[in-house]
Amino acid sequence: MRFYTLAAALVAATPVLAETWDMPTPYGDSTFHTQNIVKFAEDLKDATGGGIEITVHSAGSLFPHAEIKNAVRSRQVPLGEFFLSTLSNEDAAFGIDSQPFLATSYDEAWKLWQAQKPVITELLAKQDLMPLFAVAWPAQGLYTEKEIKSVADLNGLRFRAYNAALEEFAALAGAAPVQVEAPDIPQAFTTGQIEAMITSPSTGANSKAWDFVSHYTPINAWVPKNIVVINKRVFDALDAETQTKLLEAAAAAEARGWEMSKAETEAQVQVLKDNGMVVYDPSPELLAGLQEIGAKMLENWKASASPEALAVLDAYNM
Ligand code: PCA
Repeated sequence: MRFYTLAAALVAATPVLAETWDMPTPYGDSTFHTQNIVKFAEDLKDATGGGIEITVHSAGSLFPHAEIKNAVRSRQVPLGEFFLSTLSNEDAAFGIDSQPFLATSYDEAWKLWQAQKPVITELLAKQDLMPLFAVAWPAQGLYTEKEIKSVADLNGLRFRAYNAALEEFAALAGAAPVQVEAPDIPQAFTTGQIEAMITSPSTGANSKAWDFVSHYTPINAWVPKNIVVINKRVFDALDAETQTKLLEAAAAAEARGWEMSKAETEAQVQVLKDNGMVVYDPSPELLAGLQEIGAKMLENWKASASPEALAVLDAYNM
């Protein structure tokens, strides 16, 4: 009898529909974004009393990076993470965080996210998608085999790119861009596909950049973001209480992720140094040359940007 009462109480405390959600992400387990998402999954599981359990599939293991958005859109998975600016081919509003020298500090990146959020929320809603949270990477720096004194030193280098903006940046610098996903960086260096890259201290350290290049300089050219989106129909089907708990866990993950990112910058530059890399400040000449490329890119961006994208820029500049 007693056992029956206990069992009944347990059943009553457990939501009727316990769900397991597969969540694809593009980056590896040592990446702070992935660690933040694992914590988000734990928080959500606790908050819902086990009602929603997220299984994180990192490093593009469930879907390749380029397919994650469509996998969520078509409800092959309920939610997923990707690099926001990879959607710049759909609308320039998605890619604005990768415009060189537009937003280069965390404060500016946060301001840009606030300007971007309402606009991309509407654009994503047309695809049945809803943003849950976005987290910035540390500012992007330059990894090469030698010290780079001016843009001319980049001429002809096989240069890793991860989105269209970086491809344009590298090409305008006279380098030869090659698209490579973050988990494939070591292999791309080893096979000679690439010989230089621009990325964060996090991705540099996570991919053991010191095995391939000797120099790092924090040009801090842009502060791009990852975004986590959920299928809107999946979200709408949740009861109101679960929706609230999900949004609370997402807000906590966004706040925690930006703090993790800030802490990463210094810590991971130290890892680069500890592994023997030369970390040097960019020369005024190099910075001026890169800024010139950035200015040209922003002109190009404006010329082809949708009214929605231009509204993001205006809101950011206000
Ligand atoms: N790391 C990711 C995106 C930006 C970053 O810092 C990458 O290099 O692919």
